[in-house]
Amino acid sequence: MKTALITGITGQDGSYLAELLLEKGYEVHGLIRRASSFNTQRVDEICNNDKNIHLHYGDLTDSSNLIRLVKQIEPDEVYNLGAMSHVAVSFESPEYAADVDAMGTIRLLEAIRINGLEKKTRFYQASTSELYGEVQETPQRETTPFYPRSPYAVAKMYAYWITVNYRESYGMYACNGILFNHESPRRGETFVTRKITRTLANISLGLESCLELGNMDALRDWGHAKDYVRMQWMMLQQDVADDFVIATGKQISVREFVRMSAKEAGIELAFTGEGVDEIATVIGIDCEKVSDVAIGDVIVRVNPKFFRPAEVETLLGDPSKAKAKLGWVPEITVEEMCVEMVQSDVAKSKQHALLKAHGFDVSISLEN
Ligand code: NDP
Ligand code: GDR
Repeated sequence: MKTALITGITGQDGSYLAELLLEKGYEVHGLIRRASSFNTQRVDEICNNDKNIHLHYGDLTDSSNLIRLVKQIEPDEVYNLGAMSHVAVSFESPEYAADVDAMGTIRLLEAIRINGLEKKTRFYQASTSELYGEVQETPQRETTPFYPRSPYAVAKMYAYWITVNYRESYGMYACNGILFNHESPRRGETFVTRKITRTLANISLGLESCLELGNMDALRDWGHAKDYVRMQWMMLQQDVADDFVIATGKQISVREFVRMSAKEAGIELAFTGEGVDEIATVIGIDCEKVSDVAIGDVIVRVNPKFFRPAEVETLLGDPSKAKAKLGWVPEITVEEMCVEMVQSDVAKSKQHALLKAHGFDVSISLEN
């Protein structure tokens, strides 16, 4: 039985990866942070149903904890998915982003080395398309120069290179997956796709009235997290460690994702205005699904509060290397993913609406 340690197991990718590894017969260990409220919702069901998953308290800012855990577990594979992963928030907490995302990676690599496991333990680093930032070439591939545009991306750039450095210096099997944006119904609520699907679901059921966004012109190459964690595992099963771009090779704008999501929620929208004046008005409604929304209502508007000090305007990946060397191709399209996310959020909104209709106090989180 192979043993894996996943940092960030409570996140979107960590939860899907844990499921995949358990299906493959691994013993899975996950690092969780102590929090004042429950933070294991994404893995609770998995833990209830499988005895081969074990959660340990820890933190990427605590090297003694990482050294002790690696010693105790002696993992065959380490997946470093833990991170302060929100680009906009990294402008608010730049030092913390560096501590977790950059220093956390070296702490974990050192924990492997200090325990003499550098020839046994294979290491996966969750690198990101944000490294390309101000893009130098389109589409972006493994050889495209980096130009990070946020404290998050700069920290991840350190993590990228220290992973390469440990591979070259100590012969470790260590690799970077340069993953483009990937989403799912488990996506954190403050990333743009999930913010769009949950808010439109709430609007369609009369629980909220308006979706406020920042830059709707941003273009992203969006894939499904399930496809991407499969690739994370595949990268650690090769003869030779290497770095790979993981992307779909297609991009759409935030605005287009809003339009697709609204349609699935039963609302047809027209966009007018530009920049901070842009709004989207309801021009058609599928009455079976929608309540409390009227033709002419403005339900999407730009709020400059969601603009970033430096923006990444466009990202488009070229996954040819992953296809040629690993035979990986994404199976779920952005359209299919959008439908899945909206349907999941509409189901949740229906539960809220039902509770509200029966007099229960339902608070919708306004954190965006
Ligand atoms: P999430 O934000 O959903 O999950 C992040 C995880 O990291 C959570 O489990 C979180 O714990 C944990 N974490 C945060 N801070 C610390 C810390 N100090 N010590 C230990 N753990 C910590 O991210 P995703 O699942 O979407 O992404 C996984 C990884 O992949 C991240 O590193 C991200 O930067 C990277 N990535 C993601 C992409 C995407 O599109 N999803 C694309 C490219 C890269 P808690 O639940 O307690 O907050
Ligand atoms: P990103 O994802 O920054 O690409 O990082 P996010 O979904 O936050 O933003 C994508 C684009 O949408 C624009 N945008 C908004 N974003 C948010 N969050 N909220 C808004 O209201 C909003 N309005 C417009 C953003 O400006 C941006 O252009 C994600 C994270 O998962 C990273 O950890 C990962 O490394 C990269 O994807 C690849």
